[in-house]
Amino acid sequence: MNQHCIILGAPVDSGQSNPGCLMGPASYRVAGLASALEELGCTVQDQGDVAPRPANAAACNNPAVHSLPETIAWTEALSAAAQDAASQGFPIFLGGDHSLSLGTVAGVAAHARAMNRSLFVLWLDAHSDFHTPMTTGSGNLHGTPVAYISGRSDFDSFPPFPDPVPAERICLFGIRSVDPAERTALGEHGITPVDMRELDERGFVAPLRAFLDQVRAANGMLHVSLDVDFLDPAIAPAVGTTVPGGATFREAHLVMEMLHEARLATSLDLVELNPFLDERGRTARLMVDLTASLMGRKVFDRTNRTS
Ligand code: 5AB
Ligand code: MN
Ligand code: MN
Ligand code: MN
Repeated sequence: MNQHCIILGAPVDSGQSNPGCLMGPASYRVAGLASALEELGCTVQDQGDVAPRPANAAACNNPAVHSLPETIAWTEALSAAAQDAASQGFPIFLGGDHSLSLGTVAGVAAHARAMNRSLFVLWLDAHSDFHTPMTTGSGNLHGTPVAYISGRSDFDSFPPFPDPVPAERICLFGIRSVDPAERTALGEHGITPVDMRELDERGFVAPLRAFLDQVRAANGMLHVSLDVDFLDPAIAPAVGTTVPGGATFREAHLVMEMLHEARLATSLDLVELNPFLDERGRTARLMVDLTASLMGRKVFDRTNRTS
């Protein structure tokens, strides 16, 4: 694909309660992300780790919520960094917990708006991440980014999200854990996740192809947010929120290979890796290999095949 990849570390640990995600960026670097991309012909610029803005006081009426000021400070810093990186190349954000996507998606959305293009979001996750700070029961803000990018209210202290992403441009894929408040809100908002039940029945190809066809028809930009818990915990143990019944090794690679062939992705989050929970680096290596598939690593080129 010969992309110009911009690597940005986002050592965010405040969006959940299982310390360790802050080591994620270092783990991906040790696992050889940059050289894997260079082997594919990409140019790679590792811009190091983003630092959060100083946190200001912020309050919320839900007493369960923790680390609100820190999360807002990360959102501001990452949004600015993401918008800048998106204008230079293909940003790859190394998490860090999934609250970092509050910022990265805000930044790429601002870039899409500046380019006068529509932003689409492919959310590869066990969870729908559709809580607001008012509905979350755990108080962990890594469960909120899809609500924020959809323009839901109750994000008052956060920077306003540029151009909320309409329901039909968001594809929640691989979902198998949704809280009751999220289920109700998803219904009201008109988002129908592609859950594991649907993927069991229809396979991974048809639903993904249908979404990619929409992106292509709109000449859209496509942000991919890959949560480690999209994968089955048997192959990806390094995550605090494991849910059984996730994507297999081949299903996950197939998604990435299809994304490569479609040539539509414009930015990527790698989130929720907790290296403290890993087994000899296998989850970090798998996430690097999946990124390589997205950037074009393959056994044979099938793009020009007629059958
Ligand atoms: B992740 C849960 N819905 O709100 C909550 O890992 C889990 O970024 C959120 O997808 C998981 O705490 C957030 C139970
Ligand atoms: Mn998740
Ligand atoms: Mn998530
Ligand atoms: Mn998680």
